[in-house]
Amino acid sequence: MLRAGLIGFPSTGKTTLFRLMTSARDQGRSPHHGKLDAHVGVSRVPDDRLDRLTALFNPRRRVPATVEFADVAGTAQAGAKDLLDVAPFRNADALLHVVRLFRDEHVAHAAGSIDASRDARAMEDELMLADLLVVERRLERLTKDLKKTPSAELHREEELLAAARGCLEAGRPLRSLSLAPDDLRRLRGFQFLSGKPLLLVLNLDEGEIASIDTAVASAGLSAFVEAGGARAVAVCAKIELEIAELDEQDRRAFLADLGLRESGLDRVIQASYDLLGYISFFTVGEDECRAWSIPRNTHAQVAAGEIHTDIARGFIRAEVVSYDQLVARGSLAACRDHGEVRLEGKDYIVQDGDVINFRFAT
Ligand SMILES: Nc1nc2c(ncn2[C@@H]2O[C@H](COP(=O)(O)OP(=O)(O)O)[C@@H](O)[C@H]2O)c(=O)[nH]1
Ligand SMILES: [Mg+2]
Repeated sequence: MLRAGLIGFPSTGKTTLFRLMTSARDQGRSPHHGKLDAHVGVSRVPDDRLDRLTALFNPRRRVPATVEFADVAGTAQAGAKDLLDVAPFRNADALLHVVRLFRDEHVAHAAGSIDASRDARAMEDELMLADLLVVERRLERLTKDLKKTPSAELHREEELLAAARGCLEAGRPLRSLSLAPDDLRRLRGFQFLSGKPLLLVLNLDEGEIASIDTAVASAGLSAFVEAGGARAVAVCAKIELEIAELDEQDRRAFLADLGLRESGLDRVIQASYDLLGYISFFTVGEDECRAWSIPRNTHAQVAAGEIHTDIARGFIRAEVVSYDQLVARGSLAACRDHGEVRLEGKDYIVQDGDVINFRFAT
């Protein structure tokens, strides 16, 4: 499951977006002792393919993939370094920075004016500064430890952290460092904030909803996004939340009226999947049709572990058919008759849209 943390300056629309994504209510609970606290909510991933499969198999349960979102609780406004103390942010797979573009004189702006580019850079600076503190603290320790008990592993860690410091001091986020898988693993435990995939979520004025597709370029953010290895997407959080709370029919009519093809929920989730390179595979049957999310290039045995560790451990074979073939034939039996159900081993790289039945020994 993908886990995302919503970050941003005060009154940019984080909680509004959180409610849009998760349909959760903000209890307005004040964090105790002035410490940062998180609300966590779950969002069901909209998926046409799962709808088609459900129509085909008529199962007792339809289970979509889920994305977990964390929002800063209450009105606490904390700097980036505090995020590292809060597990749902520290352990997030991605950070979603909500940038305010809406103008509303009734909602105070922390910096006094609207400037998406300034805010995007300021937040990036905060993330990098928080990481730099962690890097320096660890380097200090390492130097002492290396004197006492030198080891190749500690030495490599020191080299990597020195490279990280260089990167941060040059004003570049850690996600721009390209590291070998072994080195990435060495640094993973630090959960560096500027190393996490970043999605800017531009929160537009209701009046600008028609130009939602060109908002990133108009806000002057293309260069920032490219240089920092980030991505961006636009929403109108307030009105989209109002629309999301309507019933199905009214909702469709409203979206069409505004010229929107997709809901804000669809757009933000799709952008998050693209950002992380996530794909979906499906399991089907009379009991349950279900969508699962995994990073691109995941081996079949690892994908099996997403369902249950026992299935990964006892992995024998994966029976795989592509979604397109299954829908075209109309049944698994017909796919089998045409030799379209493949038997794959544990190293098979699962493809987007694969419908899989894992065979395993218990
Ligand atoms: N006009 C307008 N107001 C918004 C929009 N998004 C949020 N707001 C308002 O801005 C205020 C702060 O929003 P909130 O989501 O609590 O911001 P947070 O501090 O980042 O969590 C609330 O009064 C929202 O209704 C928007 O897209 N347009
Ligand atoms: Mg809030």
